[in-house]
Amino acid sequence: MARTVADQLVDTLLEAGINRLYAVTGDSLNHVNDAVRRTDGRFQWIHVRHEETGAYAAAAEAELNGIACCAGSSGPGHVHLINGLYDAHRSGASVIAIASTIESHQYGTGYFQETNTLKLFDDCSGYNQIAFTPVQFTRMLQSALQHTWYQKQVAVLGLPGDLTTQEADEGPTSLYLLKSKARLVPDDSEIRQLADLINGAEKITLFCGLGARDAHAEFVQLSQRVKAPVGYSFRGKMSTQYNNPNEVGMNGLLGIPSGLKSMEEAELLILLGTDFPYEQFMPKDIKIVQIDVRPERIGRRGKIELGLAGDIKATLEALLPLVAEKTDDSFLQTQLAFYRKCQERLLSYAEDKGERDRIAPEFVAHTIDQLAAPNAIFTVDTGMSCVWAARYLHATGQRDMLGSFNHGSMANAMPQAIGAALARPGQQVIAFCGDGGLSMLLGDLATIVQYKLPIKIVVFNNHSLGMVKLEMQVAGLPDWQTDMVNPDFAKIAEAFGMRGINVHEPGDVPGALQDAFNYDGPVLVNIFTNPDALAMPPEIEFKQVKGYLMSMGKLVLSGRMDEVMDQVKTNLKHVKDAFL
Ligand SMILES: Cc1ncc(C[n+]2csc(CCOP(=O)(O)OP(=O)(O)O)c2C)c(N)n1
Repeated sequence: MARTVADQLVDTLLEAGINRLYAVTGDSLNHVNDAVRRTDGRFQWIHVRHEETGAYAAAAEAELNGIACCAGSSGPGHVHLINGLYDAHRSGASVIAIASTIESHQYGTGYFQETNTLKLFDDCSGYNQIAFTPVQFTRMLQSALQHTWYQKQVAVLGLPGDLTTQEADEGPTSLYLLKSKARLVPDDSEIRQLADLINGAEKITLFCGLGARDAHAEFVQLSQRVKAPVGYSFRGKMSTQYNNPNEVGMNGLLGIPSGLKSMEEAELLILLGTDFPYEQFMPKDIKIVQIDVRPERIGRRGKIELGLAGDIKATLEALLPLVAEKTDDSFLQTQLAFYRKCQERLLSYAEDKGERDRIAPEFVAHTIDQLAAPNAIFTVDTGMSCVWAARYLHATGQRDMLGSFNHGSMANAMPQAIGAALARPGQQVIAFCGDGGLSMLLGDLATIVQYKLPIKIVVFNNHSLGMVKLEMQVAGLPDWQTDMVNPDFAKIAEAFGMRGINVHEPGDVPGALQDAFNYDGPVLVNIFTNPDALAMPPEIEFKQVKGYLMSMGKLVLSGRMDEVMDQVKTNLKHVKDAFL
């Protein structure tokens, strides 16, 4: 039998280096499912319990290994992909999504499960088409792969159910992904201009994002030559912090004061491969240079003196021979000394372990950092988990950290851990989950068990939407509708067929985590953490403190005095420190 469009899809994905797809089968997807079955294990169908999980998992796999695929069946099946695809698209993950649809002759009739995939996926993809004939399919599939690979945007291909069984077109165009590596280097005159700025400045700070990932040796060399402190964004942390003597920490909403100070006190700031979005943490009155391989991003976050379109490694390689060694390292030493002070302060929070059922999340994160493998992959939920990971996890050069860093969606960590575990078998995968986040896609614990993925899920169970609680307090609102009555997550894990461990006492944290990390299989460690642990941004404004005090005042008036005392006790120390 001639191969069908469904067979052709699977063969083409395999040839592009994609070995699996994440989906829930049904209706129009069933022939794709059958084509996967007939590969006899060469291509894997990962049956997730919610398509959003599939999209997040594919995004994680793409971030780690380059490219991945997810699919959704007609109507609601592919509608469920949306949030995960937004996340993938905004993270620059090369994900191809197959949106299976109703049969083509029913289009435009308001048919059962009909959607307009062109409208639906418009805002979360860079390539978005529907094929109605086999010839269109071959061309669109190849274009989708080229787009997602090079543009690092989601590509969606609408696939009407009736097309999947038709005979494949073996037409004249290429039906394979063509991968090529290119280096973008700024013009010589621009490199010279940058060298002149650097050679003429005394206080220089480098700030690295994920885009500087492949240029570690070069930016470390530059920083040492010009005695520059090196800060980083959240996404840049794991590729910047290690083996970097001039590292001064993270800046941004979840950053620490030294990351901010090193930028504010510089005379020249060089942004390397970062789309750092926080104006309030970007210095206003100094010279800023921005280098990015995606020049369309340059200038949108601050007043840029010089913007260079370039791959960071290639640009720095061209720059380094023109940069003179500096001798005065007083600026660098001041920043490093302040960073050490900040680190000591962070560690002091981790030393305070908390009390029964109010375990300090800082202590939990610090303990995980110490016990995790040097090449662990961490996934972190949006919410306070991000804060603890940003502050307490350390880069080693082999570790990775994935989160919903640009889209900022909850419930990302567990699904991303699924993608990470499949993409990197044999590597330790640890998910930092909020109790709110985990609850959202809880059903996919079943996927972890079904595919025997040895993921370690750590639940920071503060029985509240902690991040929002904090937001409300800072805005002067009494926190309301943020508390949760949770199930026993450890029992739930056991019911799903994985190990579950409840941790109530601070003293039990290291043992429970070690036990989980040693265990050859999936484990959920449910840790009862302090809901009032406070994360201050690197710089707090007077109005935020005022907001916090007002919110406390409102709680007093509403009679929630016990809560007020708990929160004040925990937070007073942090507020005082933030003003140091
Ligand atoms: C899908 C989604 N819904 C709502 C929000 C708004 N939001 C951001 S953080 C957060 C609270 C997260 O709570 P939890 O997962 O329990 O983590 P915690 O902050 O308590 O550690 C909420 C509701 C969001 N970012 N994404």
